[in-house]
Amino acid sequence: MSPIVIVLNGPNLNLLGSREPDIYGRETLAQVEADCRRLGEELGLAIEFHQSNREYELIDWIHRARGRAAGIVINQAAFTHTSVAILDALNAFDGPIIEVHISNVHKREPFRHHSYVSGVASGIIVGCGTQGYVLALQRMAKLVVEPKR
Ligand code: CA2
Repeated sequence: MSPIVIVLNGPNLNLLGSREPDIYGRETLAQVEADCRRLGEELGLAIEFHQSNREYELIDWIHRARGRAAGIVINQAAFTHTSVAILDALNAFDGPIIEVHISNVHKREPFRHHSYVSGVASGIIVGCGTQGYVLALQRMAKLVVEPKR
Protein backbone atom coordinates (compact mmCIF):
# COMPACT_ATOMS: atom_id res chain seq x y z
CA MET A 1 0.00 0.00 0.00
CA SER A 2 1.23 3.49 -0.87
CA PRO A 3 2.11 5.77 2.04
CA ILE A 4 -0.54 8.43 2.62
CA VAL A 5 0.54 12.07 2.34
CA ILE A 6 -1.93 14.75 3.44
CA VAL A 7 -1.70 18.09 1.62
CA LEU A 8 -3.36 20.84 3.68
CA ASN A 9 -4.24 24.35 2.55
CA GLY A 10 -5.36 27.19 4.79
CA PRO A 11 -7.65 30.19 4.45
CA ASN A 12 -8.26 31.97 1.17
CA LEU A 13 -6.22 29.53 -0.89
CA ASN A 14 -9.53 28.53 -2.50
CA LEU A 15 -9.21 31.90 -4.29
CA LEU A 16 -5.96 30.91 -5.98
CA GLY A 17 -5.90 31.89 -9.65
CA SER A 18 -8.72 34.39 -9.29
CA ARG A 19 -6.88 37.41 -7.76
CA GLU A 20 -3.37 38.72 -7.15
CA PRO A 21 -1.72 36.66 -9.95
CA ASP A 22 1.47 38.72 -9.56
CA ILE A 23 1.88 37.24 -6.05
CA TYR A 24 0.24 33.80 -6.30
CA GLY A 25 0.28 33.01 -10.03
CA ARG A 26 -2.60 31.95 -12.27
CA GLU A 27 -2.99 28.30 -11.31
CA THR A 28 -6.18 27.44 -9.42
CA LEU A 29 -6.21 25.23 -6.32
CA ALA A 30 -8.05 22.58 -8.37
CA GLN A 31 -5.11 22.56 -10.80
CA VAL A 32 -2.64 22.32 -7.90
CA GLU A 33 -4.63 19.38 -6.55
CA ALA A 34 -4.60 17.66 -9.96
CA ASP A 35 -0.81 18.20 -10.21
CA CYS A 36 -0.33 16.74 -6.71
CA ARG A 37 -2.50 13.70 -7.48
CA ARG A 38 -0.68 13.03 -10.81
CA LEU A 39 2.73 13.35 -9.16
CA GLY A 40 1.61 11.28 -6.17
CA GLU A 41 0.82 8.38 -8.52
CA GLU A 42 4.26 8.66 -10.15
CA LEU A 43 5.99 8.78 -6.77
CA GLY A 44 3.95 6.01 -5.16
CA LEU A 45 2.19 8.29 -2.66
CA ALA A 46 -1.54 8.26 -1.85
CA ILE A 47 -2.46 11.96 -1.79
CA GLU A 48 -5.28 13.35 0.35
CA PHE A 49 -5.80 17.03 -0.50
CA HIS A 50 -7.82 19.50 1.62
CA GLN A 51 -8.47 23.23 1.92
CA SER A 52 -10.33 25.06 4.65
CA ASN A 53 -10.92 28.61 5.79
CA ARG A 54 -11.48 27.29 9.35
CA GLU A 55 -8.60 26.67 11.74
CA TYR A 56 -10.37 23.80 13.56
CA GLU A 57 -10.84 21.86 10.31
CA LEU A 58 -7.11 22.00 9.59
CA ILE A 59 -6.46 20.84 13.16
CA ASP A 60 -8.95 17.97 12.79
CA TRP A 61 -7.26 16.79 9.57
CA ILE A 62 -3.88 16.87 11.34
CA HIS A 63 -5.31 14.81 14.25
CA ARG A 64 -6.81 12.27 11.82
CA ALA A 65 -3.41 11.97 10.11
CA ARG A 66 -1.89 10.62 13.35
CA GLY A 67 -1.07 6.92 13.04
CA ARG A 68 -2.33 6.66 9.42
CA ALA A 69 -0.48 9.20 7.27
CA ALA A 70 3.23 9.03 6.54
CA GLY A 71 3.68 12.78 6.08
CA ILE A 72 2.02 16.18 5.88
CA VAL A 73 2.59 18.96 3.35
CA ILE A 74 1.04 22.17 4.66
CA ASN A 75 0.45 25.69 3.43
CA GLN A 76 -1.37 27.03 6.45
CA ALA A 77 -1.67 30.46 4.72
CA ALA A 78 -2.37 33.33 7.16
CA PHE A 79 -2.48 30.85 10.08
CA THR A 80 1.29 30.51 9.49
CA HIS A 81 1.77 33.77 11.33
CA THR A 82 -0.87 33.39 14.06
CA SER A 83 -1.67 29.81 15.00
CA VAL A 84 -0.13 28.15 18.04
CA ALA A 85 -3.05 25.69 17.80
CA ILE A 86 -1.87 24.36 14.43
CA LEU A 87 1.68 24.15 15.78
CA ASP A 88 0.44 22.11 18.78
CA ALA A 89 -1.48 19.75 16.47
CA LEU A 90 1.57 19.27 14.23
CA ASN A 91 3.70 18.59 17.31
CA ALA A 92 1.45 15.57 17.99
CA PHE A 93 2.15 14.16 14.48
CA ASP A 94 5.13 11.80 14.21
CA GLY A 95 5.98 11.90 10.48
CA PRO A 96 7.77 14.52 8.38
CA ILE A 97 6.09 17.89 7.80
CA ILE A 98 6.95 20.07 4.82
CA GLU A 99 5.80 23.69 4.95
CA VAL A 100 5.03 25.39 1.61
CA HIS A 101 4.46 29.05 0.78
CA ILE A 102 3.69 30.05 -2.78
CA SER A 103 5.05 33.57 -2.37
CA ASN A 104 8.41 34.55 -0.90
CA VAL A 105 7.09 35.61 2.50
CA HIS A 106 10.52 37.08 3.36
CA LYS A 107 10.19 39.66 0.57
CA ARG A 108 6.80 40.76 1.92
CA GLU A 109 5.48 42.55 5.03
CA PRO A 110 7.44 41.90 8.26
CA PHE A 111 4.45 40.12 9.88
CA ARG A 112 4.80 37.38 7.23
CA HIS A 113 8.42 36.67 8.16
CA HIS A 114 7.61 34.57 11.21
CA SER A 115 6.05 31.10 10.98
CA TYR A 116 4.95 29.14 14.04
CA VAL A 117 5.35 25.93 12.03
CA SER A 118 8.86 26.30 10.57
CA GLY A 119 10.51 25.08 13.78
CA VAL A 120 8.81 21.67 13.51
CA ALA A 121 9.04 21.30 9.71
CA SER A 122 11.48 18.84 8.12
CA GLY A 123 11.67 21.23 5.17
CA ILE A 124 10.35 24.59 4.04
CA ILE A 125 9.69 25.65 0.43
CA VAL A 126 9.05 29.35 -0.07
CA GLY A 127 8.67 31.58 -3.10
CA CYS A 128 8.65 28.85 -5.77
CA GLY A 129 5.05 29.53 -6.80
CA THR A 130 2.65 26.61 -6.95
CA GLN A 131 5.62 24.49 -8.08
CA GLY A 132 6.44 24.48 -4.36
CA TYR A 133 3.84 21.72 -3.87
CA VAL A 134 5.58 19.56 -6.51
CA LEU A 135 8.96 20.14 -4.86
CA ALA A 136 7.48 19.31 -1.46
CA LEU A 137 6.05 15.99 -2.69
CA GLN A 138 9.33 15.06 -4.37
CA ARG A 139 11.10 15.66 -1.08
CA MET A 140 8.37 13.85 0.87
CA ALA A 141 8.80 10.78 -1.38
CA LYS A 142 12.50 10.69 -0.48
CA LEU A 143 11.55 10.77 3.19
CA VAL A 144 8.70 8.23 3.29
CA VAL A 145 8.90 5.81 0.35
CA GLU A 146 10.93 2.68 1.10
CA PRO A 147 13.87 2.35 -1.29
CA LYS A 148 13.05 -0.48 -3.75
CA ARG A 149 15.32 -3.54 -3.44
O1 CA2 B 1 2.57 32.50 0.02
C1 CA2 B 1 1.79 31.73 0.58
O2 CA2 B 1 1.54 30.61 0.17
C2 CA2 B 1 1.00 32.23 1.80
O3 CA2 B 1 0.87 31.13 2.71
C3 CA2 B 1 -0.35 32.67 1.29
C4 CA2 B 1 -1.24 33.31 2.35
C5 CA2 B 1 -0.49 34.41 3.10
O4 CA2 B 1 -1.27 34.90 4.18
C6 CA2 B 1 0.85 33.91 3.65
O5 CA2 B 1 1.50 34.99 4.27
C7 CA2 B 1 1.71 33.35 2.53
C8 CA2 B 1 -2.49 33.94 1.71
C9 CA2 B 1 -3.31 32.99 0.89
C10 CA2 B 1 -4.34 33.79 0.15
O6 CA2 B 1 -4.37 33.34 -1.19
C11 CA2 B 1 -5.01 34.09 -2.12
C12 CA2 B 1 -4.86 33.68 -3.43
C13 CA2 B 1 -5.45 34.41 -4.43
C14 CA2 B 1 -6.21 35.52 -4.13
C15 CA2 B 1 -6.36 35.94 -2.83
C16 CA2 B 1 -5.76 35.20 -1.81
